[in-house]
Amino acid sequence: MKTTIGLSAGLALAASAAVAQETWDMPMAYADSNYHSQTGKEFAKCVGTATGGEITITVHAGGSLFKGNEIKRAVQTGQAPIGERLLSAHQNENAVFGVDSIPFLATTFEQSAALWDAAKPTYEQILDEQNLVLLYATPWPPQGLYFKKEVNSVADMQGVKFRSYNSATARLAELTGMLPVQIEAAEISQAFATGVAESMISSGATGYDRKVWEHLTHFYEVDAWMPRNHVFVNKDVWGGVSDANKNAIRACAQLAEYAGHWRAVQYTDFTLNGLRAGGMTVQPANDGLVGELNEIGKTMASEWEAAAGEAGAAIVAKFKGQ
Ligand code: PCA
Repeated sequence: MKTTIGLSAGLALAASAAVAQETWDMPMAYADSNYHSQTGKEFAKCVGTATGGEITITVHAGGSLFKGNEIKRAVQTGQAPIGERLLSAHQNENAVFGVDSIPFLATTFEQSAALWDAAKPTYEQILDEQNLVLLYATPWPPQGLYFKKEVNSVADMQGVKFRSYNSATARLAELTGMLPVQIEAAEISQAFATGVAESMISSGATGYDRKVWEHLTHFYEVDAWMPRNHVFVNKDVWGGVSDANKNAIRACAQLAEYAGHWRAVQYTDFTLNGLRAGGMTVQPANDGLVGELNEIGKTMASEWEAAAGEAGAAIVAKFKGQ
């Protein structure tokens, strides 16, 4: 009798252990076909495999579950357990989040990786204070300027309606005499179609994803900066994950950061060629314009340094090897 009870209790336990499975919805903001979304999906698969099916992640790309500007709050408050966000758009919360959008500081994939290495511990700490646990971050290709006319100087930009995606892009618009309007990448095709915006700074990747050749004509390679998307989990959700599964998820995150970096590298030339195939003129900005942008970049860098204080200065010094 006792043995039977013991056995059925044991079976019940085994059954409850087997159903201790969780599904995490993972909102992401960018095109489903973009490498950030692809990396998120591969990360999700990895987590499913590495946790033996105990944690399943479902990616919702393109801002379909939460829009880009809603994702961070959604994860902080537990409306979504995990998500991806471009943290430079949250520079108003902490200026350090703008370190990857300082003009002309880190403009190659190698420099972007080194800057991230220098910045990561500070991001982890800030996110921890915001009820978030950082998992991985993936760079965007170098940022260049899109217009629907030839532009050879800052004077040519006066009064142009400019789509911004974070504080740095809005500030760049102000300093070049353009009119910034903040619009998520998922909505830019519509913004260009309706004339709400007629220019932007972004990667070839985002222009390609959104087929901007339907509305714009010129892409100037400026290599202004390389912002990152960051994947993070709600801290309370993370606290409920077993140590074994935490290790498994960390390993998947490392793999995602590595693979995402190389997907970004590959996507850079592919998408610049895609813009050309769409009929756009793709070329480096001329020397005069580069000189003007460098001056504006210095202003923006010193404004950021003043806002980000010691924490910011320490990241930049570490990046520069000082
Ligand atoms: N694409 C994103 C951010 C940077 C980029 O290259 C966007 O334009 O919203």
